[in-house]
Amino acid sequence: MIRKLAAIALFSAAAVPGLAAAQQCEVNVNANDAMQFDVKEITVDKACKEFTVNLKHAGKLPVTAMGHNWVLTKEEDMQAVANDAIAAGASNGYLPPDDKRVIAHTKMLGGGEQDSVTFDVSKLEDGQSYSFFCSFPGHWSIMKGPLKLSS
Ligand SMILES: [Cu+2]
Repeated sequence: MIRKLAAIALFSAAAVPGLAAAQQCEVNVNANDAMQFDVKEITVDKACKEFTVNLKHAGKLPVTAMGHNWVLTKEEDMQAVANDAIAAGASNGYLPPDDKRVIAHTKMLGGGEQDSVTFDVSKLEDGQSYSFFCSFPGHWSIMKGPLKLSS
């Protein structure tokens, strides 16, 4: 009986290739009270239609002191968006509202909170460099990394 179930499970996975691929179309990112992401680099498979980032603030500090979010922009836009984020202020989650340079972003989180964001992979262009970062004031210089598109 167990062997039969295993065979069915194998067959199901093989018959629905999208099912197996879907599991690689997301990444879990943890942030902490030491101002760090545990993921330094993200690769997005071009075969993914959508890509999801699950951000968890694994620390204890409140959002006012050690807020973290996950923001995706073109590499060349990161610094300007990070600067404008400070001007946008805490009431906007330290992100300019409806900013076209922002490709995707989660909410600003305090310790123990989590949020996910899903974006269309078709928004990413071949040959373009992308960066992810936290837009809380002062964090982006450390909390950042490249996001790459791979085939
Ligand atoms: Cu942060």
